Amino acid sequence: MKIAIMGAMPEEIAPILEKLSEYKTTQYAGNAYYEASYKGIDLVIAYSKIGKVFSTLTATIMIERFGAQKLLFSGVAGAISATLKVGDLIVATKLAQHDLDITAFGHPFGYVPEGAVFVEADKEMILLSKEVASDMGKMVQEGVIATGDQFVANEERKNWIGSTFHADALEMEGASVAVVCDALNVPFFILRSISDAADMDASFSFDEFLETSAVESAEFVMKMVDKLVE
Ligand code: 3QA
Repeated sequence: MKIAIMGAMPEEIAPILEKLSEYKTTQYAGNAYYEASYKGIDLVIAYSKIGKVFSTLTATIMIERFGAQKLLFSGVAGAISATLKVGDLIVATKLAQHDLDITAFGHPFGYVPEGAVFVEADKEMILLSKEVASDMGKMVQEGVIATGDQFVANEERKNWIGSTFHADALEMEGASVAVVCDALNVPFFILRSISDAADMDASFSFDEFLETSAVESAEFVMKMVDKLVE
């Protein structure tokens, strides 16, 4: 079995690479891909760079070129739901692109013909995440994640995304990765730890908590991999 673990920023995969004793680095299409064997299975790990386009490229390459059969994303997110605080974990049940807009033609936000507003994450891995959470004695909230090519640092925009998509958290890569995995029939799991509240203080909070929140997420994702290997 080959599992892809991806992040968007170097900080999001660094804690994962640290856990591996050896890996092989391949440069491809402007990114580094790290391959390792871990507890008898193969891993491919990469950070995509920020946003929907780069994350689409990386997810596609991990599947098509490196042969990944499952994909787990680890990273940070801005909170929409008031119950999500810095460091808390959210597992995506489904994801939408909040900046996809052909509403001028009477379509809902996030929709294009032959697409869907929401793409659902793999139910088995979501179920597994509950076991991991209880093993670790951690709380993990399930919820909707909204993705767009914007760092949201504005209460009004955040609330609009929250009410339009019933979203609990927002980020810049999940939904594009979801579209790729769905199209290629690869089960995927998207986990994020909160770094900020997508409000006027978001950039400061992000800078302060990126590293610690990225570690929270990465540790959980590695425990997910451990469960998948069992
Ligand atoms: C933001 C990162 C991008 O990969 C999406 C973090 C956390 N808070 C968010 C928010 N709005 C949207 N997304 C997020 N990730 C990159 S901008 C900072 C780059 O600094 C999730 C996320 N409020 C680079 C140094 O200049």
